[in-house]
Amino acid sequence: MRLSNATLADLPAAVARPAYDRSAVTPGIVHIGPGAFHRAHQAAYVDAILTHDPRWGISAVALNSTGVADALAPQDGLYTLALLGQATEHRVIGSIVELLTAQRRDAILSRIAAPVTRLITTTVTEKGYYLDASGALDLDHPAIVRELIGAEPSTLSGWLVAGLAARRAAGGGAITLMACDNLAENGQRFRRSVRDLAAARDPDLAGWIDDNVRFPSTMVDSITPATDDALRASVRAATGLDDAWPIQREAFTQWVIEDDFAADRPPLDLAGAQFTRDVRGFENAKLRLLNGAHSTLAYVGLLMGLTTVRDAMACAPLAAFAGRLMREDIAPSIQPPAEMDLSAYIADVLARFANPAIAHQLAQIAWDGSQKLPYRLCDTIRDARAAGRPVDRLAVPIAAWFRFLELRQRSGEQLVDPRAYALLARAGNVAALLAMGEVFGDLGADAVFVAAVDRAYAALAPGEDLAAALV
Ligand code: CS2
Repeated sequence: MRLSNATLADLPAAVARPAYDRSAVTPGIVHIGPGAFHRAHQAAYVDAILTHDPRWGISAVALNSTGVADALAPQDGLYTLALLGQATEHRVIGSIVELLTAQRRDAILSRIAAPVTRLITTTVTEKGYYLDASGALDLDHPAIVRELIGAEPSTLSGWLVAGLAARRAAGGGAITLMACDNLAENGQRFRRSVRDLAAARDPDLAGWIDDNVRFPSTMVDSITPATDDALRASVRAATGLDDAWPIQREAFTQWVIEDDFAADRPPLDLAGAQFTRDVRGFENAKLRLLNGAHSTLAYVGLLMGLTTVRDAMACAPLAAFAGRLMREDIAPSIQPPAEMDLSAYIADVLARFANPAIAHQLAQIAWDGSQKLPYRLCDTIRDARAAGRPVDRLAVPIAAWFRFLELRQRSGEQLVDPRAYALLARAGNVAALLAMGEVFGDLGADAVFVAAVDRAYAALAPGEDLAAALV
């Protein structure tokens, strides 16, 4: 039997299920990019508030594939969320009440235009915003050039410019656009991704966006390993139902949201989210400490032949290095919110990394390094250089990334990165890699940083004792 509205009643009592009438839920949220993290994080928070207000259901819009819709439509949008703690807890999530794919152009535009739609959220990963090193929309990117010449929308920017134009024409009113990706100041970057295209194609629409659209920044956090057959089997055993695409994540979750909404604000605080006027302290701590350490464990761990984050944390020299990097090199660059104790936060993050219940693949974290490292490490390195702090340890994950590129080049295994061709063409040439301005900006010309990368790169050479490089 398959999970669906019709089989919800068959679930064992131990499995939580929607505590609201799904037929009464209307989609007040359009989410673009309903990948695993959205379904692990935002959709779970929304599921928890629908008993309070059924007007915040989710219309999930997938721009690049039909996989999610193919998997969840036969399940009426339902899926199982497995929370991997000491024991595994299962919840069936019912907040996704509509599934649209790019083929449904008119349905997507009218959903964005509808007055009942008051919030658009996105998880399209860092590369989905098409930003250049300055944080502006990259108007020279081929995908954006296609949008500029008026081709059918294919990018987040293109779909939202078309959708907001339809909303303006239909008198749909003010709306909030909320990025839920790991970008620094993600609200401002999302705004550039949309408004820059509008300004290039329809200046009046750009003015309408200025007057009617707010782009709050957010910090999102919950470790969400990819779904695998083991999860499908364990969910089947726990629920007695087949679920084509269950999701797994750690028990920990956090969502900090800038309280800057154009109209209605969903009561997400009732589900544990936190509204605040200034997200930056939370965002810097998370992006630079957690994600910076994650990328470090990924690239160094893969060079060591390790496969999961918990394996990397079981490697004493690597785990100790990650702790030193966080405490001594990343933490000084962060102005935490008053209520945050950074050393306790670091200890919590390291404990989360070591969670024996989670097999988080280092190779998954290693994806899209050219898009992730600017926020996760380069901003920290830039701050350290400006403050005259050493960058020797911070140079190690950068050098490890360079060595990882050579590993991928030698093995022929796919390098998952929108800049894969440019990176592989430069693999083995540190100066050429550091000269990639879209990743390193001005750091590529910083002699102290370049020298530190050269030293770390030599220490990470094949055949060297990699643990000795972990200063
Ligand atoms: C990870 C993140 O895949 C990655 O790059 O570092 O997805 C990480 O698991 C989340 O940001 C944790 O909240």
